[in-house]
Amino acid sequence: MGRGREKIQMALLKLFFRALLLLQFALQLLDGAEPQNLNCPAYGGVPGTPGHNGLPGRDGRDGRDGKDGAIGPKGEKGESGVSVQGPPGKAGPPGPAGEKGERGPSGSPGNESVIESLKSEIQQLKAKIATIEKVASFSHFRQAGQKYYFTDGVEGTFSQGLKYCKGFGGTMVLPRSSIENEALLKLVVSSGLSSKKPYIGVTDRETEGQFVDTEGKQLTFTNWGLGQPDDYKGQQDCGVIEDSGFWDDGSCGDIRFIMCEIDNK
Ligand SMILES: [Ca+2]
Repeated sequence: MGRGREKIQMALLKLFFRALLLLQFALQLLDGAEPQNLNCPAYGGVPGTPGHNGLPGRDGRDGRDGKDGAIGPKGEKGESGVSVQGPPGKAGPPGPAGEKGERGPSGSPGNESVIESLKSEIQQLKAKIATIEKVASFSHFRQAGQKYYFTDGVEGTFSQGLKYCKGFGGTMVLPRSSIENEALLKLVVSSGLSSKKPYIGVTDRETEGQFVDTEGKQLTFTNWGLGQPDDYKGQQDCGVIEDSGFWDDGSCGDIRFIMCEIDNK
């Protein structure tokens, strides 16, 4: 009876220790803690069979530098990296003013030439105004482009007329185009001088049949009436203008209205 009782006690002890190991393992899984030696009550029993190896524990936490672990050796120098230029920075504040430079060479006389040009233009304008004022002093005048025709109703021969007009800085009237001829006709009619067929500055006194202007130059425009010039009785060598606007040749010694022109270019 005594041996059987001891066997049962031994089996119970084995079961008890196995249960303790399982409990310890279960607690270890729950806590994640290191397995500890449980303080078991001293029991002077027979050593049991060795238990099974437990499952491997979880990885430990990293240690702190210089405290938990030893510092490793210095690593090798790394290869130089590829440099990439960054974007330009903001513009800095302006620097201090530099020193005053030396005096440069004198420039071209631009201003002087402009002044001279203006002076010349003013003189031309003054001359034009003077001409207009002169023309305006006559009782009858008319503008034809740059030209002015004017008369005071003075009468005289052809030669007297030439001198008279020259005395005013002009010449005897001579239309150089149909437009000018029309302008002169309007003056002739408006001034009431058409009754005596005023002189115009053409003559063939030098060469019969060849009418030229008062400077002896050939005419570039004529407006002779039908059948004119006819040098009637061989005594008509000076031009006149009719109230129709057509030209005729008449006697140079006849007393007629004198009309002058002046070019105001
Ligand atoms: Ca005639």
